[in-house]
Amino acid sequence: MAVFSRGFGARRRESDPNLPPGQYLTEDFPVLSAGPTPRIDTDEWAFSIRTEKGSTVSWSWNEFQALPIEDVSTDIHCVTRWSKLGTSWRGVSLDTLLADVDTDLDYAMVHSYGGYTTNLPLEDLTDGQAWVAFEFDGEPLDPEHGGPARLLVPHLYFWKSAKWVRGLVMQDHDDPGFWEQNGYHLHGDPWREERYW
Ligand SMILES: Nc1nc2c(c(=O)[nH]1)N[C@H]1C(S)=C(S)[C@@H](COP(=O)(O)O)O[C@H]1N2
Ligand SMILES: [Mo]
Repeated sequence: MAVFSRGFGARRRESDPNLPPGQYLTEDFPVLSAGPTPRIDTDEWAFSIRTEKGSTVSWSWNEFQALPIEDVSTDIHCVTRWSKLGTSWRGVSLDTLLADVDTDLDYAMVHSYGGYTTNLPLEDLTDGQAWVAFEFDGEPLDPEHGGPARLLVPHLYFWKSAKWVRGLVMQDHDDPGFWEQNGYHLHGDPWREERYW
């Protein structure tokens, strides 16, 4: 009976409607980093957005913490096929950050401390779809998971959620970032299995 329930439960979870095609569920939180974990003191941390107007809008840690903070509960999907459902984050919406920014450009290159980059169209960063997150599960974000702060763009594969994020550079076209130059899809929608190209 116990064996039967376990088997039944597992099968039901595999067909969870929140699980995109080709993904499996995991309960733990794997760490995937292309290089060493940078250690950034919040005293030195800043987040900035650079535009074509030659101006840069920048927030120190304290300025950033004074912005409206949102609780986000969401599923995350890694291109290596693990998904984690119902994760809890706190962060500042990109809508809030971009409200202070004057730009006509449609694309952003996201830059991280340590040199990682990833590209996103502005339409995937706005309308409540993206955050700069600094808490996971009610705790400050671990350095291994991108602390002090990381991008969170949960509707796209998780490589778009740049850890140790330091800012955006607005662009007039979509340039491939780090993984995109190495064969990952330019866009990365898990429901369309935009894994590689
Ligand atoms: N700066 C940086 N951000 C990154 C990465 C990285 O190597 N460096 N890896 C990406 C990939 S491929 C994934 S799946 C997620 C993993 O996040 P996690 O280690 O918190 O699970 O971070 C993404 N963001
Ligand atoms: Mo990944």
